[in-house]
Amino acid sequence: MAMRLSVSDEPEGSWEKEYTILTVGNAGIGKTAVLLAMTGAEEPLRTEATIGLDRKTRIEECHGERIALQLWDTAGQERFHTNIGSVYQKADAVLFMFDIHNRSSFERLSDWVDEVERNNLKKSLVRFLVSTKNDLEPQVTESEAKARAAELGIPYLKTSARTGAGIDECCSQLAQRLHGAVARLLDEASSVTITEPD
Ligand SMILES: Nc1nc2c(ncn2[C@@H]2O[C@H](COP(=O)(O)OP(=O)(O)O)[C@@H](O)[C@H]2O)c(=O)[nH]1
Ligand SMILES: [Mg+2]
Repeated sequence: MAMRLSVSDEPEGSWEKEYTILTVGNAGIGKTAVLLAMTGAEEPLRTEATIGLDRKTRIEECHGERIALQLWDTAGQERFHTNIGSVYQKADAVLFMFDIHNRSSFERLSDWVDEVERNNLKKSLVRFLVSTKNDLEPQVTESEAKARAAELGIPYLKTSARTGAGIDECCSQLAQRLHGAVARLLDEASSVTITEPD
């Protein structure tokens, strides 16, 4: 098995910088399983229904620095939405997720895009489109998924918590986007205060 950096034995604060990542998408599409796989769980498919919010940490090396990806797991149910407003606001990145084996989860993506737009106005918000369960028969074609990502102007990544495919790739892409030189420059630019004319 490929070696993964996981956090269970990481002391708090053993990283230079941390970022808040939010996962969104319909219930049952495998969000929790992906986060478990990202953080080195032995059996990522043994998930329990997520209630409210849960956070997991993954450490990545980027430009010689250790950075923490704080991965927030959300429940897909409408009634929990009120609780996650603050995570939406502080999110540095969002993973829009759908199940490649569940067409309706792909068709409902715009609900999640709207939801994030209503709650996070950061110009520098990093966004990825991520399909899950790529070990199963696809109900959404590769070109449909890529077209949707192009429409949104964001990268598309394929994962499977079952096989581990795309899991490390997703984390390193996240780290690079969040912590890369370009991201840092954008961050600085967006923190410049603009005085409104009166
Ligand atoms: N075949 C397959 N099943 C998965 C995968 N990821 C999750 N599942 C199963 O899909 C169901 C829902 O997963 P879960 O992570 O709880 O979904 P969530 O509600 O989006 O957090 C569970 O029964 C998982 O075992 C995967 O990569 N492949
Ligand atoms: Mg869950």
